[in-house]
Amino acid sequence: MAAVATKSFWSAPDPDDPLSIALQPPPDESVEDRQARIRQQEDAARVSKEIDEEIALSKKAFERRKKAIKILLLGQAESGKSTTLKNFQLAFSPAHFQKERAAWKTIIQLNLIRNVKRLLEVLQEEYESSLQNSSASSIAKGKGVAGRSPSSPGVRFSTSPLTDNHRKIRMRLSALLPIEHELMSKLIPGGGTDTPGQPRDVCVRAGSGWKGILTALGTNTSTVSVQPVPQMPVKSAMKGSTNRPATGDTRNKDNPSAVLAACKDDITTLWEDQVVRAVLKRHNVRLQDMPGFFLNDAARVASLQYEPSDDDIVRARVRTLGVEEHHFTMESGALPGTEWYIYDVGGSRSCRQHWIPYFDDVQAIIFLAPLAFNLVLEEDPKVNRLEDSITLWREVCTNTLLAKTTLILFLNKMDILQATLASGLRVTKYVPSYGDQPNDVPSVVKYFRDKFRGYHKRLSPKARPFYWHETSVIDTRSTAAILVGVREGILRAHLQSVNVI
Ligand SMILES: Nc1nc2c(ncn2[C@@H]2O[C@H](COP(=O)(O)OP(=O)(O)OP(=O)(O)O)[C@@H](O)[C@H]2O)c(=O)[nH]1
Ligand SMILES: [Mg+2]
Repeated sequence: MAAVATKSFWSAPDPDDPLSIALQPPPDESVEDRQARIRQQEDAARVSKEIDEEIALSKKAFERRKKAIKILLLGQAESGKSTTLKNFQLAFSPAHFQKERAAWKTIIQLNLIRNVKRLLEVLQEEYESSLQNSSASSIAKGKGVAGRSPSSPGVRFSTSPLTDNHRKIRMRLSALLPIEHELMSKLIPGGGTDTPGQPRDVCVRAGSGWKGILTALGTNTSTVSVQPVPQMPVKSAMKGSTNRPATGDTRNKDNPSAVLAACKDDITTLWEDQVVRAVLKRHNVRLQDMPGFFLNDAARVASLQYEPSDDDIVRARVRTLGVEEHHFTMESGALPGTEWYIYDVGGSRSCRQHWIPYFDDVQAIIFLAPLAFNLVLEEDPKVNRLEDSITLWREVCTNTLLAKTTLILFLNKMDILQATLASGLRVTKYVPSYGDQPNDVPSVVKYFRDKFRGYHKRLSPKARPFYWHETSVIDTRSTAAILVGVREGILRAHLQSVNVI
């Protein structure tokens, strides 16, 4: 009976096909065995169909990607690559940009907290150095007990202009530090915040889904109830210090907005305080030059109702580690619906070996080169930033994998160049070959642009046009106008390369 049933299900084996013979069920197969075998065969058929569908999908994605326009953003760390990407999204894919707003809010809050942290560090250094100075002067004056006040034995005195009130604000603001730690550990699980030798920026690992994590975090924290923060019985001599979180209060650490709001007045008071400004100047610290500087916007960013503006998002600083792929569909322009992939890479030296796999797959490279003639690399302070940019540019121009790639140079951070030259810094002091040429923006730009152009011409394996723009990519309006031209140029070159025009 069982054998008859098996025979009707299973077709007769092909006597010339050993596999077909091997796969035949045994002639004495029981009903249960047969049912189990049929179930297995059905499962196998389902899995096989799923695999086929997946292959078809990946094939489609591969075809789509092949037809898409791919751009690689290159340049040293802090050159403005990620900022350029944000400008692209803002200009051509605003719906996508809008979706990421919640994630950026947390980054901006984190940027502000890091600004405050740096400010507190400088104040701490000031206290320590003033105590050391007072100790040294006591010894010099033969007071016997170094750094002790003669009138109150056992109490160390300080020569610092910072008052007791500064100290109290400092202590209250230290409530922000656990928030920073918490957010950073969510962004880079297992990664420390300020490991020695690590950059001071907020870092993210490419492909870690950090925007999703932060968006979820923003959504969750907005539903957390805001706990009233206890007031400290401190009579502030400084204007505006009214909301005071208790030092080390971590009850709200899952809700950065609440803690920041409680610290808002203290942050603005400290930042606007003239004594604090003088201390910063004496320590040679310009917080305004920190990437992701938001202290001037503290009253707004630290408020409970804070919603980031487009400009805030563009100015937010996140250090890229690895290579981030951004896929979006043009929502407007000459060919709406065109698919674009933009690869945003980490620019620090340890990240650069990850660039190469992308070289043979992109139509265009936007190379960001700030004319930072007076600055050095964070990862190697012996190397001048502009010299590093030129070395990188030469390598890109020479690379045979990139022989057919359109190279577009952005001489970025023009606003900073303008401010640097206006402050009286002379180019020739840092670049002796500049000689006695005029120390103004047009002459400096021409000098360095010609250098970039010369290497492009001499080192390119095949002749190709030299495209360049002067940019300040934190200025979204002027950047949008430049990007329209860049997009049309890349599109035209792409269509020519596939013989459409
Ligand atoms: N003033 C000024 N700041 C800029 C400009 N372009 C970028 N920045 C700022 O410079 C910092 C670094 O910019 P990013 O776009 O993050 O730099 P990046 O090249 O992506 O850096 P990595 O990810 O470390 O490789 C950010 O704080 C930006 O806001 C500019 O044209 N002018
Ligand atoms: Mg970046």
